[in-house]
Amino acid sequence: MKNSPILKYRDDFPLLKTKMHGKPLIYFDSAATAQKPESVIDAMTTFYVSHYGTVHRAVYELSTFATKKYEETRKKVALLLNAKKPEEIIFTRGATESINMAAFSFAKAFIRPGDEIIISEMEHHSNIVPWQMIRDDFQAVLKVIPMNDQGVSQGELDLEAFSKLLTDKTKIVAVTHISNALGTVNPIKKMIQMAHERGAKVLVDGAQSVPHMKVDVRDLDADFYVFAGHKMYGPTGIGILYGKEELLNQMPPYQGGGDMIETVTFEKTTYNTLPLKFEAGTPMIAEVLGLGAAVDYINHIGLDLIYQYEQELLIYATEKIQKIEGLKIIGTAKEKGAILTFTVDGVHPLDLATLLDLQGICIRTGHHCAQPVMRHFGLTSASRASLSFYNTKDEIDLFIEALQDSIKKLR
Ligand code: ALA
Repeated sequence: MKNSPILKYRDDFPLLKTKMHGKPLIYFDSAATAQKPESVIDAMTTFYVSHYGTVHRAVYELSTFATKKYEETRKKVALLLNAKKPEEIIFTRGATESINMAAFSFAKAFIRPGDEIIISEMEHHSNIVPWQMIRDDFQAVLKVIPMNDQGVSQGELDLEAFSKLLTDKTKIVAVTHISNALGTVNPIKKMIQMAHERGAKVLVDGAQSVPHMKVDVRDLDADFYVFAGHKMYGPTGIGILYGKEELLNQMPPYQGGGDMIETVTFEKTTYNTLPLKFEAGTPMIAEVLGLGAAVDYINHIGLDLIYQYEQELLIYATEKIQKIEGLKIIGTAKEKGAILTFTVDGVHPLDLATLLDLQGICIRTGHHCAQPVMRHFGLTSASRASLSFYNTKDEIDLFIEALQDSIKKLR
């Protein structure tokens, strides 16, 4: 692993070459947001410096250039996901907006009083709260798939319970592909099959999966799949909603404004076709171009190599961290992404993260925007180290050393 060909790509990230508190920066918070390679930064800078103009609205050179690049990115994202058509890719301002858009628009088209929605106990708040709003606005019923408590595979979804929750009234299941708090990789393909057998649609939150593994929406048969640019080495402020064409066509627009219309009179407005029906207003043009560069960048490295290397890092870090006395890993699913959440007896996560920060090490603490997950484990807060292909075994060694030192100081 020390000689993995992937290590050369670390040099592409300017921030990873800097120091924090006089120490080399060790960035272990990629599940929150990933660092940016030069190619993404350059794509956005070059656009602002040399090509800046609006999209879809004008015939001058700057605008036609921006429109071409914007629509090229849509094609790149469609190819990345193996979507049937670029029109199935909607640009939003983040994964959260993608979920809200899909939820509200789907509900208007398909949810009636008494219908059922299923989410899971391991969801991020952004895949809980919008569905609670739908429940309240549309008099629907919200059900929750529980997690199991088994020691060896703690933090996996209980599929038997899921099959019992599914009924003929279930309209949609919204579930994460990889848990941001536990790292659990859910058996999404199987869950989608189970939901489809009962006539329910499925929305998958892919914020933690798309940057780290190959995702094929057609093989999964996902109805909706959402993720964010900033976790996949792209800019903030750009998200993606993939939806099956036949579903998106039946759903009303989420917001009204420019570009999403065909004709407007004071009496009546007719809407544009996909994908612009869901892209009201001047969009995030530079962010879309940055996302395009991020997709190119990931493709250049290869998601198979990324997945394999990150799994090696996870195994290495897990072996080391679990030897620390009083440390407990939260989430021990058989299949995990490179996320290590943990608690240490007698040590508050906030104190630990503060001491680690002084060593130049960035980890996340708190409830990880997943309070029900914390509650399940009887916690209000935990520490989380989340890894990416730009991390190294040497960084893990330094982290473990700093962790042991900090724990000694805090006990
Ligand atoms: N979902 C992000 C995280 O897990 C914010 O940190």
